[in-house]
Amino acid sequence: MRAGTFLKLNSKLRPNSYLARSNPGDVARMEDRTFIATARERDAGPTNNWADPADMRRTLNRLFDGCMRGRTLYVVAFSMGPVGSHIAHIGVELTDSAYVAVSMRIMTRMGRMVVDQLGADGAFIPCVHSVGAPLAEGELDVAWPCNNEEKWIVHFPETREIWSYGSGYGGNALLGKKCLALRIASVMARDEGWLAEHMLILGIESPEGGKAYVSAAFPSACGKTNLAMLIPPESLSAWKVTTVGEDIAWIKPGKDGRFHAINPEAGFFGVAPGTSVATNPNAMATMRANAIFTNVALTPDGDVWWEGMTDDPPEKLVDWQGGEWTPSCGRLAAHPNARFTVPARQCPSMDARWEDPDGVPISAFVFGGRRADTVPLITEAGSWTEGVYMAATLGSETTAATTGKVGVVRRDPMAMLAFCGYHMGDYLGHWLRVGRGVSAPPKMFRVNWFRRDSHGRFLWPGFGENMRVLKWIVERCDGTAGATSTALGAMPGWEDLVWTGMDGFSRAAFEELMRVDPIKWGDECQSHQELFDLLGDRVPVELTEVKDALRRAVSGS
Ligand code: O2Y
Ligand code: MN
Repeated sequence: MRAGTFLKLNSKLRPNSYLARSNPGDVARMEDRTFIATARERDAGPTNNWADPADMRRTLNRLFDGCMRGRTLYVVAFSMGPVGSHIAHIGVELTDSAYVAVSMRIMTRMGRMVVDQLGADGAFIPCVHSVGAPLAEGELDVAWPCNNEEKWIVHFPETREIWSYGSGYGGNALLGKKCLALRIASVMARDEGWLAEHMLILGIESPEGGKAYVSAAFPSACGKTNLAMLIPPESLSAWKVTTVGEDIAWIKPGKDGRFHAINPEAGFFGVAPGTSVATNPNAMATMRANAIFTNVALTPDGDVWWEGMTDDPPEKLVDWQGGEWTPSCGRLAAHPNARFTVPARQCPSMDARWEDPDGVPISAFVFGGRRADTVPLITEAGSWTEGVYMAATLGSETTAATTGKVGVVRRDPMAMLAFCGYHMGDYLGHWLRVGRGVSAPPKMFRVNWFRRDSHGRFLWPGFGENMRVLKWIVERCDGTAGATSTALGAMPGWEDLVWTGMDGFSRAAFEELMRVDPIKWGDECQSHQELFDLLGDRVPVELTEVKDALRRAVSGS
């Protein structure tokens, strides 16, 4: 606070909570500055930025020499996963950012118990981070130090190290999250026979008391946090959804032949804009106290606001850059990637087993993207191999918040394109192998909440109504829900989903939502082929076979 990094919010409205405003050039993860440094370029694969490890070490040694001068060095020992869990791993981040140190305290299990767990010779993943802004003798600091010229987020999978320079923001700097729990962990998972995935984990309790856990992968900007904290609609209120995690899952084969998943994180780093009591009451309740807000607007009474939080904006605010803001000023009050950082344990929907060191058994994997057409609301894969194909060919339309270009389908296998620490073709092969290695693999599903009608209107209301789809998924897993076999896989008919409480939704709208257009699916298969062409000969032949069969099935030949 003394350095200006944090501004204390009104403790009556938002106890023990703080606002941070970043440098305007340091507001998001930077995929083009993220590198995988492997001895052989082909091991990073065509979807990662490769760097030669020796060259990269020379660059980093030059940059890190004296880069923390005048700053405090924080040594952050943290556990990804419950301390002592056989699924968890420990990291140690050296950082010169106070923002990173306190954020890591929320996002991970951090501190003495981790040092004790490490002992004198425990294994850990070294993570080195600097904002890259040394202070000269007597130089005044700024509220958000970073390096405006150079940013580097570098992974050395072969030696399991992470080095990050120049940025203090989110995934670039909180190195336990995307860097360790996904990019480095995906390599560890490949070598050790498990899965490190960009997946939420939720629990579903039926009115009869049955419990199933589902893990789901969605690219950014698809409402993952909302799904992880879903509240069923009134008509399905006998069902209950609980949260284990909302971004990352570490999944290991158990002795019972099933996959068991933990959430390696202890907090949420969620997108604030669009989050409201209407869209995600559980997230709003989670951030009632002990929260860090980054790049949101400040209200005159010392609370926070962002676009979408309320129907009407306050008359006056201080915007995310510290400037005066009024509704007519023509600027956004909060940055589109503004964040809340909050302890997961404060979320009212947390599952009773969310910190179970053995993880929770997974019944279904769900993969979803944002698609205005082509992809039906829900499809079940016919086999593990077909499910891996569904996941491998996952596509999502870009939004203004993600890339600036709107509506372009970006293929994002398992939503891991930006997070897989090795060759994506090998990763798909790993998925095939790991699933075949367990006797009771999860069923696999693909969903699309974002299909539109010919007027461009969303066909599906989404949010709590997604419970209808989750219910069908769980009932498919226990064999009680009906389905029709189609060219794409098994799909529910109108009578297989529950419609009470959704009177305005017509059967015709449902048919449109589920329609499989052979021409569009021909193009879709072509686009899948383009992904496989990019990945080259490391794409497992089984997946090419599934694609050929799909192409034949959709064309009716
Ligand atoms: O912009 C950032 O640094 C954060 S990105 C992020 C944060 C939390 C969960 N998921 C993501 C993501 O990009 O998938
Ligand atoms: Mn994510």
